[in-house]
This record gives sequence, C-alpha cells and structure tokens, in this order.
Amino acid sequence: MASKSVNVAVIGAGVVGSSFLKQLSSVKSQISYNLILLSTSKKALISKDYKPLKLGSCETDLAQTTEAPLSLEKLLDFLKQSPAPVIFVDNTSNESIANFYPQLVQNGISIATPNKKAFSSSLALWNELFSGNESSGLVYHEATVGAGLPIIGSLNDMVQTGDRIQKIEGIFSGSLSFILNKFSSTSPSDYKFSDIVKTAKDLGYTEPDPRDDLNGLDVARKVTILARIAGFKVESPTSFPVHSLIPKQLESVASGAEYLEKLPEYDQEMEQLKKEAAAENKVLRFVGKVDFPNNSVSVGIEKYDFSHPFASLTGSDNVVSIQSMRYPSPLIVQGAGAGADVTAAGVLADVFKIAQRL
Ligand code: NHO
Repeated sequence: MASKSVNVAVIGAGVVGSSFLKQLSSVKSQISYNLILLSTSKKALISKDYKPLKLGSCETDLAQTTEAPLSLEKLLDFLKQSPAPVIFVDNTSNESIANFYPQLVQNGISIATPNKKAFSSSLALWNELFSGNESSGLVYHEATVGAGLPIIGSLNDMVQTGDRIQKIEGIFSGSLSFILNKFSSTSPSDYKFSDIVKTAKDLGYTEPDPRDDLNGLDVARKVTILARIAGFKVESPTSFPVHSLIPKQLESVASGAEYLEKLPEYDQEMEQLKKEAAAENKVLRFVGKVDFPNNSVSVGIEKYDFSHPFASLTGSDNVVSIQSMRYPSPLIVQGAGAGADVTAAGVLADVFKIAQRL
C-alpha cells in the first residue's frame, strides 16, 4: 500500500516525454505517482476529477482524444485545485512555458524538467525561480546538463555545503563530442570534418539543422546554468564569448541541407587546427568553461594533451571536471550525456526527489 500520493502533470510527449511515461509506468515505489494531465501542443488528456489516468495506455488515449490543451492560466487553476501535491513535468523546449514557471512555483507547484530555457535565459528569471519562500514549489532540472549524469545535483551539494568552486570545464554536447572525438583523436585519422558532421546527422546525433549544435548556443546555455549554480552571475548565454564552429559564410544559408552541401569547401580551416594540435601531441575538443580566478566564462574549441581525460573520450559521451577548494584534484563525471532514455531517467529521478520532500 502506497504511503503517499502525488499528482503528476506532464507537458510534452515527444522523444523524451514518451520515454519518461514508459519509465513512470513501471515504477515500483512506496509513493504513488498519479498522472492527472498529459498534454502536447495540440491535444490533452485531463483528469477533471483528479483520478489517475491510465499510464499504460495514456499515449494511445492521447492520440485518440480531441480535447484541446489548456491555456497556461487554466492549467494553473487546474493544478492549484488538485487535492494532492502536484509535480509539473515540462518535457518541451517551449519558452512561454518556461517563463510561466514562477507563477507555478509561487502557487506551490513543483517542477521537474529537462527544458533549459528557464534556467539559461535572463538572470532575473533565475533569481525569481530560486528565491522563493517555504510554501513555494521545488524546482529540479538535473537533465538540463549532461542528461541523466549527476552533474547539477553534485554541484548543488558542493556549493550548499560550503565548498568554493574554482573551475568547471566540460564537454556538454553529445553531438559535438561525437564529431570532435572522431575528427581529432590520439591516433592519426584522415576523416574530413564535413564528412563527420554528415555522419553525425545521419546517426541522429545532431538537431535536424546541424548548425543548431555547431553554433555553440546549446553548450552556452548549459554553461550558463552551471556557472549560476556555482555563484557566477551570468546575465545570459550570449553575454560571454561563444566560438561557433559554423563558417561565417554558411551562417545565413537557407537550410541545413545547403550548409552540409557547402561545408566541404571549408574543411581546410579545421584541418589546419587539427594539424597544429597534433604537432603538440594534443587533440581538439569543444568545451565550456567557468573560471573563477580569471573571472571568465567561455565556450569554444580548445587543445588538450593526449594524456588529458577529455582526449580519451569516445562516442557521444559528456564529461565535466569540477575543481574546488575541497577538490583541488578535480571531481570528474563522465558518461552518456545525450539520448531519450538517459534524459528521461534524469527527469524521473528528479520527480522522486521532489516527491520525497513534499
Ligand atoms: P520533442 O521530441 O520535440 O518533443 C517536444 C514535445 O513538447 C512535443 O510533444 C510537443 O507537442 C510538446 N510541446 C511543445 N510546445 C508545447 C506547448 N506549448 N504546449 C504543450 N506541449 C508542447 O523534444 P524532445 O527531444 O523530447 O526534448 C524535450 C526537452 O528535453 C527539450 O527541452 C530538450 O532540450 C530536452 N532534452 C532533450 C534531449 C534529447 O535526447 N532529445 C536531451 C537533453 C535535453 O540529452 C539529450 C540531448 O540529446 C542533448 C543534445 N542534443 C546533445 O548533447 O547533443
């Protein structure tokens, strides 16, 4: 018999949302997790009497329903009247929903999400979200950096127990990890940069338009989040240097397909960088850095010695190195940092943590 019940409202049933629902449906726990709402941008399943929806068939039921999604205001009213505490799970990348988090939290609704928008936009929104009082909802977002890897939780624990962060450095993009690991490795390789970008796209590692990965903005958002947790007041992900890997001339071409078609014309520049690094026994990696002693935050391509932990990274793994007062020899977290199942698992683990505190 479950000792406690929490109501769960899920927005977004795409790649991550669908995996999240599958994982939630097989949870065995002392706490009972009742799905009371499942919504996409087009339709919604809403349990108006707050009785649990059928988790096993919710995606099929959603496909068959004709009910329209609630506006954010109506959604808030519905959640506020829930007889049990509510966890709102945002599995979208929608900015309007992210901007609405403060209203949810101020009304006691907790949030678990892989959506980076609320945490990496303006510093004002961040402050609004994390300066609540005791009756505010809880906000957990482990999967916004490194999918399910324990990065945000570990960093929060370090900071809250009084450690002082010196430097955070990491490879935070699965797609850019794959591309650079293959292009520039400790053993000589003849792969062309443009061919590897195409392979990464074909394997589904990149966004539909690979420029959305190669412009570095996704990494800049992740670095903004980590920097803020560590106490660095980053105004926005565009307020520090971000080195895009897209040649200037291809930034404005109309489509991802045209970018891929023309990319071979620019292989020489990356080839030259790779050669220079190899001559120093180094590899190229696309990293995000927060450096407290130098008061700087940056994202871009860097060279690392063959013996450095970042040099031996394989596949699309993420890695982060956190150096602090208590960890002068850095704490390193490494592993799969992209993909639906690990991301959804990160969100579900946050749901469990919230439920235990409610
Ligand atoms: P989808 O598949 O596009 O699904 C989005 C869902 O949200 C759809 O059901 C859509 O109807 C719904 N939706 C959108 N706007 C809505 C609205 N206004 N109201 C209601 N519903 C709305 O997106 P994903 O892939 O499932 O992603 C969901 C969230 O997880 C995003 O915030 C994304 O950034 C985050 N995320 C996804 C992944 C992934 O594996 N797909 C990762 C991390 C975070 O680790 C993953 C990764 O690959 C990271 C990165 N690409 C890398 O490192 O290379």
